[in-house]
Amino acid sequence: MPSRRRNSRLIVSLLAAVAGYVVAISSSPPASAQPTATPHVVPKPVSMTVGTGDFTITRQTHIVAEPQSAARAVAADLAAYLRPATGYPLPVVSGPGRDSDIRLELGDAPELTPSQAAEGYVLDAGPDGVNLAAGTAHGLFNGIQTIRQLLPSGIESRTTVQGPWTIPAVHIVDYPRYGYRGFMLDIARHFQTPETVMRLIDEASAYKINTLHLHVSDDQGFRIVINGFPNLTDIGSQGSVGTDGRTMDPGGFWTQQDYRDVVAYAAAHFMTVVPEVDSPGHNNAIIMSEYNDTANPLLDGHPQDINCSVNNPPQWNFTGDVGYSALCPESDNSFTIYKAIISQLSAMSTSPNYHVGGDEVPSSLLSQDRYAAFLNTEMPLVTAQGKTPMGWAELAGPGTNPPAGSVAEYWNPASGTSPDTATAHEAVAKNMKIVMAPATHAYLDQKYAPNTPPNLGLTWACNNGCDVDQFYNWDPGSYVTGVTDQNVIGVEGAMWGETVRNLSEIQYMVFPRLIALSEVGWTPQAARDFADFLPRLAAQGPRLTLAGTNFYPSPEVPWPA
Ligand code: TNX
Repeated sequence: MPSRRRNSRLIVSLLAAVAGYVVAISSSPPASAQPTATPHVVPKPVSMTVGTGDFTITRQTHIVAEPQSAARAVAADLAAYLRPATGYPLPVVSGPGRDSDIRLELGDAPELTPSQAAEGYVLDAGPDGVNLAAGTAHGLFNGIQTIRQLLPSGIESRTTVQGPWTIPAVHIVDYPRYGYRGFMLDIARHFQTPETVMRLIDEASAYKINTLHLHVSDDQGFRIVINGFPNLTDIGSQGSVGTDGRTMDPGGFWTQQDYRDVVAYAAAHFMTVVPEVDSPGHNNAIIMSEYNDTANPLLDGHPQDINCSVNNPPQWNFTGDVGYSALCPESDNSFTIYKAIISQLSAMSTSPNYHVGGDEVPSSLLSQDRYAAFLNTEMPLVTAQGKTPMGWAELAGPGTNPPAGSVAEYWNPASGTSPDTATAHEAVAKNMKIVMAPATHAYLDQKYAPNTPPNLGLTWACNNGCDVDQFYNWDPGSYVTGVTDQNVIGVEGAMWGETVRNLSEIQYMVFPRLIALSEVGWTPQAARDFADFLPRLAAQGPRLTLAGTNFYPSPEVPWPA
């Protein structure tokens, strides 16, 4: 009897095992017969092969990284991304890792060349675990953004939701087309808090954007404390576009500690910060602040000589007008103020570049000679701080001497062989590098469609609207005839601030268009295709919603129901 009972138990358990096996096969698609659909990753990886089977994050999963390595911080980032939705502990540990684990390895990634390894990564996922390898911590960080997108969209939930948390088996080798993939935010036209900017850093870095260009000053406001020049923020920060005599919007400014906190937060998301205080135009707020600063011991007692604006004495103008203010190149006071600004902001910033502005100074205010004289005096102040000058592409114009390797940001909508592309050619002739931000393809402040959205956005570059297709369908390396990837170092989306007042309005203009630009900057041109992009973009909709990111539900995109 005992033996018969043992036998019958054995048979039952064998049957159960077979039954379980059958159930397992029939309930999940047989991987070989039905390969997993290509996962929806944006920006599109350079190469992705979908294999058989999958990997599932469970309560037992560890995130494995060498102790005291830079991989450890990225492992902690991944755990922080995954914990809220899964509710799993996901401890960061060291050791060889098990089949249930996600391993992050810093070191040789033999499938990447040294230049690809600066930001590239190699990701393998399958039933025996996830292995993410990269030559740099930045590469690992890019890889964990891909891991997030390989998981079901529920992973973006801030509260626990039901799994399973499955990643299809994949082999991905990935690295960017351009080293500069920027997002510009104007906190001058309307003040934005450090917290708002940090949220946008979270959101942009998820799509592998690596540069935050902060436009911190313009005619309507100066937004960061500069030691020695308290008027710049005491007087200069107290308005915004549309304040109508400062009654509607009190403006605001950041302390230097606020700025440092944002730079550190960006660095933790592998984004560098490029500060811009525009010059010699776009600075009525500086002129209004310093014009009467006669007692400032750093100035020479007659700072009125900084003003080369239309108005003398200068006056506040809280409209969105441009081109009425300029600093005088003949005034030593102009450069005393700019030296303080440049040295203090440079010392706190992580980007190799410092942006001098240089846009939109009408020749009726400053002749080209005087304009060039201003920038030729200012740029050595930048190089003295160990930074490389960057500016709007007018900086390349006649008479300027940017050091070789300086960066021109090309914003003009003109393309091809149009005479209006002159600034791009001037930049190439001066051995400058170029960041492409043509307004018709990269200005995030332009309306999506006529009268859409009705209350936000400008139209000067996009009379018929600039929707996602417009942001996607262009090639930075052939946009201007004769300006190629020999010259172009990247792309930037510019979120100007005249019409947007808060985070939600900014998000609505930025998303989903910045996601299109992220692919323009990352994915090889030959691998990009709008029809192929749309379903991958559509898959971001639920993720943005769960993350609490407002976005424009563009009718071009087949959003999931
Ligand atoms: C142009 S193009 C500007 C900004 C405005 C923007 C509005 C350029 C470098 N400057 O001053 O905010 O248009 O779209």
